[in-house]
Amino acid sequence: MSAVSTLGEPYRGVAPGDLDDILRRSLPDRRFLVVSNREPYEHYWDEAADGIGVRRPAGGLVAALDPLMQAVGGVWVAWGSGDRDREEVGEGDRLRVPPEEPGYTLRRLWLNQQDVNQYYFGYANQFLWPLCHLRPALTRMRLRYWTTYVDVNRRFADAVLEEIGDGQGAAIWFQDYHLALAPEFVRSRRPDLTLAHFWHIPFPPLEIFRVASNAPQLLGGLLANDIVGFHLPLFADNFMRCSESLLDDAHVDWEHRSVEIGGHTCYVRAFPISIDVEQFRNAALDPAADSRIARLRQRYAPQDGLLGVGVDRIDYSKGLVEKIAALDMLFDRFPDMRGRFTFVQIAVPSRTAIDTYDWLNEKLERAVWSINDKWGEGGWQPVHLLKDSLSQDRLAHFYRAADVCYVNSLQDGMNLVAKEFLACQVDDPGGVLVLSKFAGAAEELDGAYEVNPYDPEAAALGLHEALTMPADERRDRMRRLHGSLRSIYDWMGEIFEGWGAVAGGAPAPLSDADRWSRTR
Ligand code: ADQ
Repeated sequence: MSAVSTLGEPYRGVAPGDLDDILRRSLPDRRFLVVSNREPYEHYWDEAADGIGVRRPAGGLVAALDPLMQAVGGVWVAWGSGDRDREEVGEGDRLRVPPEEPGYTLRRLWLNQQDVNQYYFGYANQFLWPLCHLRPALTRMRLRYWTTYVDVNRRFADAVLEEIGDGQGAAIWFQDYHLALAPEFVRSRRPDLTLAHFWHIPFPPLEIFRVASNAPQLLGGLLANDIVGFHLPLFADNFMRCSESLLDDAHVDWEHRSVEIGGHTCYVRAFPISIDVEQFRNAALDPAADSRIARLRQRYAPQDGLLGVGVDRIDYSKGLVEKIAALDMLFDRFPDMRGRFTFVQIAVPSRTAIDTYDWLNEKLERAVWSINDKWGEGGWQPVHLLKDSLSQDRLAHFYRAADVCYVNSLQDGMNLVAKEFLACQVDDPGGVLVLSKFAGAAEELDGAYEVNPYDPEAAALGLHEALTMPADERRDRMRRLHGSLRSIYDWMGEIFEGWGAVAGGAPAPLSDADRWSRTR
């Protein structure tokens, strides 16, 4: 296979270095604060080094926001989750990061075990997460979860207000479902500040969201922002519909896509998130990667073998057990795939303190054991489950080596794995992205082979078609996919421009994604 460069021109074209300018132009003379549950740097006891180490938790958002924060020199407020975090802060629980070349301030906020259990594992991950992923039967609601969620959100808001002090003109960017209430706690005390929020998971339809006893408070918390972003127009629609139905005094303007309540207007926009495309692409193209990629193919798909790859957190929303069922069906229906096609599932355990996740782990292990027992022969094993967190470089090698990447989410806000695979597909004619139609990425990307994760038989047929697809069709699909791939810097640039308009007193322009919603 030869390297091609179909990537390059298609995306909007915001470079990492442009963001500082876009932000300063959009929100002039304002201090910039990011507020998230997870922190960008965590201190921990490093047994091997017999000392305190520092690590940057994995995740695309941290990786993308960190350089921006270094450029603008703002403040990042987050939970100090590392076991040695307290030893590393100075006055006001602040420290300058990154440690090697300080560029901005990290303000840590402390949660005790009970806070973590009730706010994080409780309300956020056993109530909001399943609810937003359309699994109300998996929710576990306890009054104490809610009470602590309110309390922790108030403490985040207090920390933000402390950082701002008497200063005028700050722009505060909240992240995700852990912090739905904090914006209102800030706005009620400082209506002069400008606030934005990005919600990284789906927002459910009214019939599901009504299950939340505290739905009005959650909506009211988010509506205190000047602009709220979701991945898809559909999630934005759901949010506005819920506001219209569940808040007596809210007025929804469907044309301008905004919600007015108590004299304040919040714009609701769709901004599909992405990845640092160049970073993944460079990792895949690094000449040092060649031997590693050749070894992967030799190991999992020797000679005319075919390699499939999946990369997921072990979460019920990702459809992992359903994926193994589809693979089982594939080997059952298509004997030519036995001994020839190998699927490597890279899966990192997550939230294992929650029973549902613990059970899922076991269920997945059993499903993999069973498919391997059923179809494995002569040293060939159909599925390899690598339960590990791999570096970005190693993921890039797997993505480039694969003939097929299989994303089977039952529900997913966006799904970054699909985009990471595309960024690493640098060979002609390229592999095939088999993508659940219920991942947000399926709405945005053009050229994926879409499957229904609830229908394993159809998914097996789809996988077979993907694995036997003629080179011309693969090339054509990959060109279209690359053409629809934008970068995380495009995402941020568009958010800052929309936010800047509102902060300047104008309506937020519709985003590119909002516009395709109008033709839906
Ligand atoms: P997640 O549910 O975590 O994110 P996803 O978008 O797939 O889902 O991102 C997962 C990230 O973790 C990817 O960057 C992936 O490479 C990495 N990852 C997963 N398993 C890994 C492993 N074993 N080793 C190393 N890295 C691994 C939430 C929402 C998504 C939304 C994102 C961003 O649920 O829908 O796309 O936020 O908004």
